[in-house]
Amino acid sequence: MKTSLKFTALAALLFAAAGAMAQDMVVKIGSVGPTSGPIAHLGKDNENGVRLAIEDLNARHVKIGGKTVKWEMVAQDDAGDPKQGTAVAQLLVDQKVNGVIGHLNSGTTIPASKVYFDAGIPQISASATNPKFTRQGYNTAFRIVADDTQLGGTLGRYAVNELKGKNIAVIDDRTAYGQGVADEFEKGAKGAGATIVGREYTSDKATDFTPILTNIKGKKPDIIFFGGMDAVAGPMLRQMKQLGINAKYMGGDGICTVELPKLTAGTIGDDQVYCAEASGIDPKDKAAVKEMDDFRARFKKRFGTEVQIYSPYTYDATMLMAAAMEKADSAVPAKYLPVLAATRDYHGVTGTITFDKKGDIEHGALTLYTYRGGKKTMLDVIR
Ligand code: ABU
Repeated sequence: MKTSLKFTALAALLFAAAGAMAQDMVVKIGSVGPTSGPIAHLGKDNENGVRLAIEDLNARHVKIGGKTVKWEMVAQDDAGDPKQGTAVAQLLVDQKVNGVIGHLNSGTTIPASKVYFDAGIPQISASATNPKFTRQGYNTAFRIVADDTQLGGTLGRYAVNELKGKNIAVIDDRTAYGQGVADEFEKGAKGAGATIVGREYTSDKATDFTPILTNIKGKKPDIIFFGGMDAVAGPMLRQMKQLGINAKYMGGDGICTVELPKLTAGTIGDDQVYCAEASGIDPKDKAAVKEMDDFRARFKKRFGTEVQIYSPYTYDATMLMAAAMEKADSAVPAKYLPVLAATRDYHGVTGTITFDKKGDIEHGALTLYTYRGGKKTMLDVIR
């Protein structure tokens, strides 16, 4: 009798466990960016933002369609290369991800967006700022930062109106991002009354800038703007110092990282470099500032590194995508996509997110920074 009771209890336990397992479902979120190559530190930063969100979601035991969701991150490395970008995008589609956070670079995000669109898979980029990304008519493409029109134009006006730049030289790395943001900067600076005394080109893999900097030196600019990433800006700033060029240096979000002073080998002076993050929260909103500070502290504790730039945005992008799935009560891309597109006033650590018709963030802000004592230092938030 006792043995039969034990057997019944065991059977009931096994039945309950099997029931619970049947209730679980797996939702896969693709995370993609350059986790190898010169800007691997930024790719890793973006990936860790997604990772933290996945861990938070799993701790919340979210239910979709009556089933408890097990969230999984599927990470891919695009190396910042357009060809590898489309190849790994196809890999993510083949791995049946429910949504994608990425890519990091505009040069990979734009070609990859066609792969996701063809597969009907929603994609949110938290860092690609070339306007074309959301202007191709793909209903699967979303971006939660401002674009290069706003970024470059605002920096161009700031260079003239606030930094009093009159003669400005412009360099870009010929990538979709670098060229685009430099063109917009040039328009903004010219419109505000500056003269562009030189325009030079490099690449996102270059390490020697002596010829172009020597050319620029002869034109005596008071400001040099660079459209490109921190891995190139760092050595360029070092070589500016070696050549005795004392001009101020500006760039977009691609150089606006915690890593930049290290990449210049500590050669930048206080208030020499200006850059902008393509979003930001009002410093007067104390609750929002605290939320961001808490996020940064939590990130550092979890990964042992500072936030570089866009990990809070990839965190928000992941949570926002998950919230759309929860609201739609489905992780099937075709079912939650309209809910994601209708996002209004989503509260994230990076601020409030509302999508416009193109999938861009409405009322995007910019946060201006300089570097003081080798530390990225906030100056202002501009809308
Ligand atoms: N927005 C700066 C870095 C990423 C990109 O747009 O290429």
